[in-house]
Amino acid sequence: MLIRRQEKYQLKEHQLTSEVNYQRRRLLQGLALSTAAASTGASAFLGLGDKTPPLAKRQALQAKATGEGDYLALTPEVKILNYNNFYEFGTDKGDPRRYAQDLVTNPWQVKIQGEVHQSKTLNYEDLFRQFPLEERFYRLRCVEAWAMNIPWIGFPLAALLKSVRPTMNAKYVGFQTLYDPKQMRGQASWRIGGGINYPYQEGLTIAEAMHPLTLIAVGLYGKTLAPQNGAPLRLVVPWKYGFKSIKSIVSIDLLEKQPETTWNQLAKDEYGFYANVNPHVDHPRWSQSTERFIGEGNLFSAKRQATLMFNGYAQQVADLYQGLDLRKNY
Ligand SMILES: Nc1nc2c(c(=O)[nH]1)N[C@H]1C(S)=C(S)[C@@H](COP(=O)(O)O)O[C@H]1N2
Ligand SMILES: [Mo]
Repeated sequence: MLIRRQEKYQLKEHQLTSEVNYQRRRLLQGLALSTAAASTGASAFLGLGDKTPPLAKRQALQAKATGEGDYLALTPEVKILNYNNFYEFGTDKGDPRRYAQDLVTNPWQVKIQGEVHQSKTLNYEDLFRQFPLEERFYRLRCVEAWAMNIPWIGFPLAALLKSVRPTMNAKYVGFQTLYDPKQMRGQASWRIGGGINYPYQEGLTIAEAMHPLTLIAVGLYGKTLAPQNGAPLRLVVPWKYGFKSIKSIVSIDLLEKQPETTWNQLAKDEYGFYANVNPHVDHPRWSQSTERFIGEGNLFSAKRQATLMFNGYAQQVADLYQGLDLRKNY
């Protein structure tokens, strides 16, 4: 986000056919999903030819369709899998796709601890069976002014938090991504990792964390997450800029004090703790009033659309910020 790069990808129309309606019907029927579609055209997308490693295998997931976001035109899966921010693997949009495929996501452990009566550790399998899985279509808005619509599978973070019984002192929730420089080349190199002081960390107020829209995602497009999207579990907070939605989480801490967060530490005047999507508060270096929606078609023809207050979720979340000056608390 501090480093600007020209995108050189050329996409061909035939590679980008969204298979969503087909997939969605399959999901509702409880059938296994096709894995072929997502890999089609990936190497062409990246302009890497044969050097692109095969995509990590993803398992089909069953989830209850909630109808949340059903009106959204989804971003094709191939773009969700190939255009990413995951600085642990490099700052180029294609780097997570290129360099994350060997990330060991199973076995996995995530600890939920701190101001709780009953801390717990979830293992890989627990992620898919302790809480009922739901499918929700959400808008995702990156602070860099691009946007996607993504069909997530996951469970409300609130369900997990309630299960550990927070104490009265729990005012914030902090999250950390895996720290493993052997697997994550950006953690082993200041230059490749974009100058971030790893591990990547994020935070929410307890009210934000308990909000029913706040999701722990374990899948998308009917399958477990790809490593580049934050397998095996990541946060999704749809009314906030994408950098809040931390990937590949290993610890969730209930805290009395507001935690430090990665992008805020890196550039305080550009990235706040709240990071609510807001068309009226510009980034110091660019406008936030419009966004480039990544849908069908090539990246250059991506259409500009208006940015929505709280990314379109104002009705559900505006109450959380009553009395807060959103210009100061950006
Ligand atoms: N650990 C970690 N989480 C991260 C990031 C990152 O660099 N590292 N990038 C964030 C940003 S800026 C965005 S926009 C989203 C992108 O998610 P996606 O690549 O799955 O679309 O992930 C967020 N989560
Ligand atoms: Mo982002």
